[in-house]
Amino acid sequence: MPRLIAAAAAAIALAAAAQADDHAGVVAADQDVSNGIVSASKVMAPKNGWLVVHRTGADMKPGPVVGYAPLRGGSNEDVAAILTEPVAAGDMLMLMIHSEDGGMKTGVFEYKLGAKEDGPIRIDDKLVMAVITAK
Ligand SMILES: [Cu+2]
Repeated sequence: MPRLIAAAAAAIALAAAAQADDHAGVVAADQDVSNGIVSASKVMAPKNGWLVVHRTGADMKPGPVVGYAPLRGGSNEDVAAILTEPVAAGDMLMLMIHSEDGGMKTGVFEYKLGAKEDGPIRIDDKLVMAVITAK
């Protein structure tokens, strides 16, 4: 793992941490995911929705979804998402806040990559997320 990428991920996680106290943000650290779980220590969500786990890489673009967990509107502590496939040490994951809007069913996760159903929220035109690297 090149150092630059790790530094960039850390900077994003810090920015998210600073933001989490106001309206919306994800606080998550690099972590061992060999137990099949990725977790965020804190998520501030503007409304009920989902914490969605995307694969990502050095380009910091959201890739395939490999897990999700429900969120309440407001503060969520220690949010844990079950990974739907193995994630190797060194893989990067993007933990992103999605809404419950636009789908057919409430309480059912309906998002597929690029779809509008249960799509990502945006604050000031930006996705709300944190990037971590699996240890
Ligand atoms: Cu997303």
